[in-house]
Amino acid sequence: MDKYYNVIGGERRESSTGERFENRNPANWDEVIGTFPRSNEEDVNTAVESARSAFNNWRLVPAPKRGEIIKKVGDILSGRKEEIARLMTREMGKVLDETRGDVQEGIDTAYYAASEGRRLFGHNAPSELPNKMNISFRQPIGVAGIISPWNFPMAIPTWKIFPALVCGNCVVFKPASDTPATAAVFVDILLEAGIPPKVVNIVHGTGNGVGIPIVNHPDINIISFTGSSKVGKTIAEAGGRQLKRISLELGGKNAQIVMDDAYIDLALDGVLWGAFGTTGQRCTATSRLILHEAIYDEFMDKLLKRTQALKLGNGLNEEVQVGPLINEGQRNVVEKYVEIGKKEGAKILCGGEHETDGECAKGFFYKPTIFGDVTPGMTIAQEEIFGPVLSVIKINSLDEAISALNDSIYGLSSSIYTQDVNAAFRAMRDIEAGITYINGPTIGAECHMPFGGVKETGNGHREGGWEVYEFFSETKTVYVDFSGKLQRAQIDNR
Ligand code: UN1
Repeated sequence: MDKYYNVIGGERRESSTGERFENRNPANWDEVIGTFPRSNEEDVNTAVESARSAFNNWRLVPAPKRGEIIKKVGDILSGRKEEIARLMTREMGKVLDETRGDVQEGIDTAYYAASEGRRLFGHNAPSELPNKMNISFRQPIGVAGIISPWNFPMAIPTWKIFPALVCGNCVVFKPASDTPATAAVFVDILLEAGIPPKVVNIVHGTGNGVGIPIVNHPDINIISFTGSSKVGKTIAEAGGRQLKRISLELGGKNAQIVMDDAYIDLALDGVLWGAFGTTGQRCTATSRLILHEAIYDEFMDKLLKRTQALKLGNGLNEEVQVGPLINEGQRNVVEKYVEIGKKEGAKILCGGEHETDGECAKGFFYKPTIFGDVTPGMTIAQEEIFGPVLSVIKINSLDEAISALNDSIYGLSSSIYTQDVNAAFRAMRDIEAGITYINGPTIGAECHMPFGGVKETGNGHREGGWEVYEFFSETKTVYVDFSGKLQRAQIDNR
């Protein structure tokens, strides 16, 4: 068992509370991975002071240089990919293939961020007056508070922290308390690569103990949060009172449409991966299958057979396909929704119970579950479950499929399987979601494309791609008048 610390100004620190919390393996709850400081507002204050004191130097480091350091972070992550993936599987539960993918997403994000250090484009535009030039460029903002979830312990922190740093901001980072070990390794690597010590600070603890003080701290200018819509709204309210810049990446109720002309085996591969990959614990997970009635029986027959054959267990075992849920609380949530589904008249077609066979008895396993006879208004078709539960809705036209898909307060990811190019283009246009996949599952976003959703999935910002660099920087507009005389806009040129 390892003892981990907060890292503030490059120094390992105990929390001022003196208290610690444990990080356990959800596949085997007897295994304690490490203990971490249970921090509070005082620790946040120290971290913010550290970050603030570094800002004036860091903002003046040329962006290409900041990008070069992030490139080095990518190199170190590449060298340590397997080791970090194994640690992540132990603390988070998802299978090795996926934790390797999670680290790879961090590596890709690093190399993309390094290239953005040489772009960070502004604009120029002609002036309406002679001998005058108009330009706009991007400037650092200040201190960013980064609050990340447990389902992508490496990828999501890198999505947020790399652009924050390349744009010239300093960082106070609170990782999810379910996955603090991967985050601790990540911060060590940032410092090893050459990020100046006070520029990045990590404070471990709970949402109440650390997250809320970060959101409320007057010296934090930017908040980037991924998590539930419920928490996102409280952050928007609290941060909004101080007019902070806030990016929220929240819930999803993603659906895959399968039309009657789809390649059935391709669509099957897609829904299995989308619904049960990461044990359904992705914001982008497929939690609704909207299936055309003409192929319903054939498709469901194959889907049930393949779902029941999925191998559950400890993700360190290469044959395992589905790991545990993150903790007991999350398994209780899944259980609660399964009960609600049954009460509302949906029919359990497979799963619907804990998996307790063999080694699974030691962790929080739940059998991949499929509900049939689901109508779009049912609770299990409306609320985010964040577990291995798929609700199947039967439709008989494209219009019906799209309207079922759009019948949601969320709008993150979506997918349609069809061979009809017209149907595909209508879906691209009419589906209400930030991301739409054509003939691919709802998961699998790439780091250099904008990532985010509409409706209650967020507040309009995007992570990933070039757009996140706009979020983490401020626009400065500059007018250069080289006429040598007073020129009054809107007046002297009329
Ligand atoms: C998330 O679930 O919060 O597209 C992020 C995907 C991954 C990222 C998911 N690349 O599923």
